[in-house]
Amino acid sequence: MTNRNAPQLRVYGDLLSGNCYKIALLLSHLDTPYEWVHIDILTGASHTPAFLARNPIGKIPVLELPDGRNLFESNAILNFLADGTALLPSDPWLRALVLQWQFFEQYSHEPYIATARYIAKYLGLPESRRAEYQAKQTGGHAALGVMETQLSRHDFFVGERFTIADISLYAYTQVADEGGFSLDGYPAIRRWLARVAALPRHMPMPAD
Ligand SMILES: N[C@@H](CCC(=O)N[C@@H](CS)C(=O)NCC(=O)O)C(=O)O
Repeated sequence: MTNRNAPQLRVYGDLLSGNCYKIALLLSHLDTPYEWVHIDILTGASHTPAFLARNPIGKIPVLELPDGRNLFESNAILNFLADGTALLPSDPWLRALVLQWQFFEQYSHEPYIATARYIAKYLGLPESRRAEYQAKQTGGHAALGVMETQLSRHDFFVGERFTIADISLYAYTQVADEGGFSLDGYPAIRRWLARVAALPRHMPMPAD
């Protein structure tokens, strides 16, 4: 039973941000209580002196431990929280494969799909950023193509079971349409999205 008086984890973020939603999704799977502190990046809340003391790069999410330590970078937070659980294999090879897909997510997927979504959804696709938005489409589809190949052979990204690699890639793929990426041509990705959403303790990203 959860001790409601126990010091809690605190997460600073915005649930509509895929990088932040990853943390909430993992904590839901782990059934771990936490406090969520909403940070509005559009009003500069991630660049106040107090926030920069937690994360010098001024980005969300940040995890604050009960002892006051702070951890930034969404995938580092996932690895910390999932350590010792079924969502992060202990086998070194499988663990490296989790990291492989998480680095792929941060370098080859998120900079295209999440950024296009940010320009369209948060900024309202201003004319000044339309060319950048268009330029993101090629890289985003390249990443989706890599995912489609993997998921046409496997139910999940690593070890034939749900891990934090799936959480990392699920976060922005499930809202890829908001960045202009239709998933019509990616049937294996659509089946995987449904598989993840059907898992017990799944938490959907809230609507606006
Ligand atoms: N690599 C970082 C990216 C974090 C990130 O880009 N956060 C965005 C929201 S999704 C942010 O805080 N942007 C505000 C800013 O850059 O000022 C992670 O995975 O946590």
